Amino acid sequence: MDVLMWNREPVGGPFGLLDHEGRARTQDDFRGKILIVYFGFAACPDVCPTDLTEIGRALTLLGPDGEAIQPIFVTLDPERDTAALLAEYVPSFHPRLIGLTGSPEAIRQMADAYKVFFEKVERPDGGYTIDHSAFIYLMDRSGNYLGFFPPGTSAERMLAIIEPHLARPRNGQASNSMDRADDRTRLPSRCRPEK
Ligand SMILES: [Cu+2]
Repeated sequence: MDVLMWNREPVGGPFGLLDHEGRARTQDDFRGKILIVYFGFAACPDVCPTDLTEIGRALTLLGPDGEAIQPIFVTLDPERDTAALLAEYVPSFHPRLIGLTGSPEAIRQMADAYKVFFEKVERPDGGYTIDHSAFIYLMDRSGNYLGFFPPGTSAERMLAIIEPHLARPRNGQASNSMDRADDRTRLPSRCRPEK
């Protein structure tokens, strides 16, 4: 987790996945947009829906200005979260939220690039859940990492950090408000669903 805290290594990078409408998607499709990237799984009972709700609410609060932002939900459970399932899941949070799924290898690769921890945990009833880190990543218009929000961040708090970036369409002029946010968040959090 030191990697995230201190930004020693790059976070993010190229990916090739499928969106919830079945279209192939890469990082290049989203250039020019500020990205909010969230990793989770649709069957998550608590943390994922809470954070996705706040992400959706932030976009709704922004109104037309929110068009500069593309929210993305990447499943860590591609086995169950098919494009068809995501098509039913993501629109309930925001109409512009894009769900991404893909092969287990492609998902693992993207999660690794974002320093996301995730692990399948078998349950006694024969089912499984996914233990995963639940950071909300913010990427700039060129796909560079700006920072992250911890799980449970409110829409209002997200907007206070994001809004300065909206006013600056050029790269390399990002405000340091995100760094201050990081300083406030020393302890990493995980989404640990009930087993
Ligand atoms: Cu979750």
